Amino acid sequence: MPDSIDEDFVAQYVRDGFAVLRGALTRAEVAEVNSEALRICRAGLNPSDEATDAHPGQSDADVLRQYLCIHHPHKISEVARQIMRHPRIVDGLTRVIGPNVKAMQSMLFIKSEGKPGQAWHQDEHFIPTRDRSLAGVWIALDDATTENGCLWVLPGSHARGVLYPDREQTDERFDCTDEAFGFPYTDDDAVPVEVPAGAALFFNGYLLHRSLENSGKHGYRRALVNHYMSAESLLPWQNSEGRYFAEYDFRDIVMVAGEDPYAYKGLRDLSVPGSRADKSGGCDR
Ligand SMILES: O=C(O)CCC(=O)C(=O)O
Repeated sequence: MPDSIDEDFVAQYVRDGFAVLRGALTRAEVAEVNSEALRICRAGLNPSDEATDAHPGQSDADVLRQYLCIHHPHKISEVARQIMRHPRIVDGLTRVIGPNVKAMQSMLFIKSEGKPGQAWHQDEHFIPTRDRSLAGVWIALDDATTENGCLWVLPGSHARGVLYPDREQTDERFDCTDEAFGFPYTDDDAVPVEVPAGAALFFNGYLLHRSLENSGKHGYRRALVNHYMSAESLLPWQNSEGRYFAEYDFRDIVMVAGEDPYAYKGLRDLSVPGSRADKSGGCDR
């Protein structure tokens, strides 16, 4: 597990579809993101900078337990935006993606004890780039272990560049998101990625990965996950009709490196912060 982006890091990313950068965030940065996570949850995802409390009278632990994952915290948090552009992370991105890199999504997992994981999936299934350049950067905000629900990966599963089919699933270990199936791997091929707080797991958008439930007795398995891609590719994602149009270009992006070849199109405010269902209240499909 290197603590700088070197040739081994890049070689492992290419070969296995993932690589870990230890100490991507300092302890102080991790603490800052965790206190920002609490502020966002307390504010009920309210974008206002003013101190609002949507959960008066509830302890911090009770508040955090109500949120499995917050989508798009970068839309309401300067701290989240700064981490999206973090120089150590951008350094890695320019090595595995290219000189021009844009971000389009952030997710802040709280995942307190008893909360579910996410079934096998490939992120390009959800965020389809046109040049297969999608990369996730999963930043541990607690030490991530098999007990508290670290990420598991199928090394090399990105290499064929194939998107496997997906279906709804009712497995109680997982949240409401669909699962991939029909791929030539079994759970025995999976490798847990146990990493210390502050480490960043870079992974290819075609890599099959999942997480299991936080089976710890107490505590969180927090992680901030940002998604990036080559700025040269259009992003046919989340158009207003919910269908795939190859020419559609999602323009609610954040440039983190280099130049935006489509800057002439301008930017739009499209992503709406929200939180993810975990089956406890049923899955709203
Ligand atoms: O952190 C987790 O539990 C799941 C994250 C994940 O699968 C993803 O970011 O694609």
